[in-house]
Amino acid sequence: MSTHLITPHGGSLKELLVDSERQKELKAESRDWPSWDLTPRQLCDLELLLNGGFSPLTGFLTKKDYDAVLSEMRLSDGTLWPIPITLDLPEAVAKGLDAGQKLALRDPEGVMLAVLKVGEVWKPDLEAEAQAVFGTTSRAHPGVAYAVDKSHPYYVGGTLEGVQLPRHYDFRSLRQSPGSLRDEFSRLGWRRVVAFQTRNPMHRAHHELTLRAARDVEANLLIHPVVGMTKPGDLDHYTRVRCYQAISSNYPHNTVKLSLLPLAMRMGGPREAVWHAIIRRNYGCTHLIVGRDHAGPGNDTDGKPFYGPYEAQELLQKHEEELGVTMVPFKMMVYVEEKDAYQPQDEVTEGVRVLNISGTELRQRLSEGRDIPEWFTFPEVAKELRRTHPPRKKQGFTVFFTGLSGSGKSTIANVLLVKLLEMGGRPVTILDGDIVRKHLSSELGFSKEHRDINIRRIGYVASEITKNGGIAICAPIAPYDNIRKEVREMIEPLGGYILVHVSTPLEVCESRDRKGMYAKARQGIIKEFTGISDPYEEPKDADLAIDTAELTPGEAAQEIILHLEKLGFIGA
Ligand code: PPS
Repeated sequence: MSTHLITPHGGSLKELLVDSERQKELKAESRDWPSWDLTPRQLCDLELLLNGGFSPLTGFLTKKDYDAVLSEMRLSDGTLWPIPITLDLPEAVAKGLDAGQKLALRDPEGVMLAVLKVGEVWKPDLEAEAQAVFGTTSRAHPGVAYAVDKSHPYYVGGTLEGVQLPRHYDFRSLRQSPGSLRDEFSRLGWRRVVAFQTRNPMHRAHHELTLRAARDVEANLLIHPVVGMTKPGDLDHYTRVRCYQAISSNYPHNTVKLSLLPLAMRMGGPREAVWHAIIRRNYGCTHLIVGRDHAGPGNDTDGKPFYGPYEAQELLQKHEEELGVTMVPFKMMVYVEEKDAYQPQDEVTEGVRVLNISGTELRQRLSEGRDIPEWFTFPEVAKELRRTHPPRKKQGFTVFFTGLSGSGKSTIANVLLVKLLEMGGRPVTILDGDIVRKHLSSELGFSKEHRDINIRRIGYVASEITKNGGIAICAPIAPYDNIRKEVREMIEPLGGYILVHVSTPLEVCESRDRKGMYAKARQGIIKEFTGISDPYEEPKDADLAIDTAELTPGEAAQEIILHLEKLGFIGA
């Protein structure tokens, strides 16, 4: 069917799924084979290996190909290939594998997706790999951080037999393999297709850029967003896909298609751009839009970008002929107010006022519930973004109290609970030290290890409550700084996090001794008692400090309410 389409990279589409007969054989034989449960990134790589997106690869790279990819950006047979596709395994699994042996590759539920016929096992120099592929060993580069700190230490190369593709239950009608997209292009009569790669929501600038690109080269447009793994911290793909769906109606009929790419990006800038072009060719595209800082990883710790803004375009241009994919280069698009239109930055007359909203500013506007202008994004896209980023007064938050036993944490927490319930609008859950130890941590004692487990559990429950728009009030002693920080890191990206140090001095807590525990601790009857025979690390990162020797519980709770109001988490 696909006769008039561009041929895949290397000549033919390498779809690695076997027929049902062979599937049965493999399943039966696999009982005696060792198994490996694939990591999220390996799952993405496997999907593109099996469906032909990584043609001409027929498996995970063996050492000869790996070395050639690192040093020359080519496979050992000379085919252009910029990114090493490797299967990393821990020593315990890798050491038991010999050439010729079969390894069953499974998804996290244990379903066998593919069989690897082991070619060879070796221990790579991951720093050298990072330097060769990304041009740096800085851990600020997400591709480097992954390769060096997250990869298992051994690589196993070999050919694959695919049993089934990884399962996806979201946006199924938008997930096409290279083969099915090629068939669809054929059916539609699309010979020239320009692909748009993205990992961000699309705004008017992207709309204008893609329209111009398609018009310039008289091609149809494939919006081909990455939904596998992108840069840590990126907007989740569910929201992004709803934004792409929303924007689709703003293109001329029958000239645009949206399809999702289950790729795990490496943020490798220039080399990644070449890889993107190869993958798009396999999906039947003839052109690829490459803008400013394509697949850029951001800046290094000294604030300098890892790659020049147009370095990706330059590398792609160098290999354009061999790639067979035509690059459609674009400069940054800006909004020209007097023309009420977008233009590439280099076409704007000097002195003319241009407008732009950065990603950071957009997030700020969303969290404050401020206006998002129509010149910046389509209202239907803004609506989707608002659904995922409600303003702070609708977001969940956690108030985390820490302080000695008897410092007044529970009393203040309970007053705060009542005040927040009186205001209404969000569900409130209290996770007091005693309650948690009864219902969640009854088997735990008071060693550092057990206290950390206890606080991690509280943090996890609070993070779920916060993520889902509720309020969690936690009131454990939480004497250790490291675990308090871990909890903050867990919750902060999901909503609000306020650490309140109830700093009532030990003498006051001890003189109150409401539960009679200090007396017992002094006598050595209760061991590892915080403040007496166990440490309490005062927080240096508390958002509020409250000394109940000076404030009543009502006043203390009011201080917290005012702080929440100042941050925007409560208000009219
Ligand atoms: S921790 O460190 O955060 O896990 O402690 P936490 O779970 O908040 O402790 C809950 C209550 O346990 C009582 N208790 C002790 N506290 C400290 N050290 C020792 N050894 C100990 N043994 C029992 C104490 O009453 C804590 O409750 P509060 O409400 O803080 O007084």
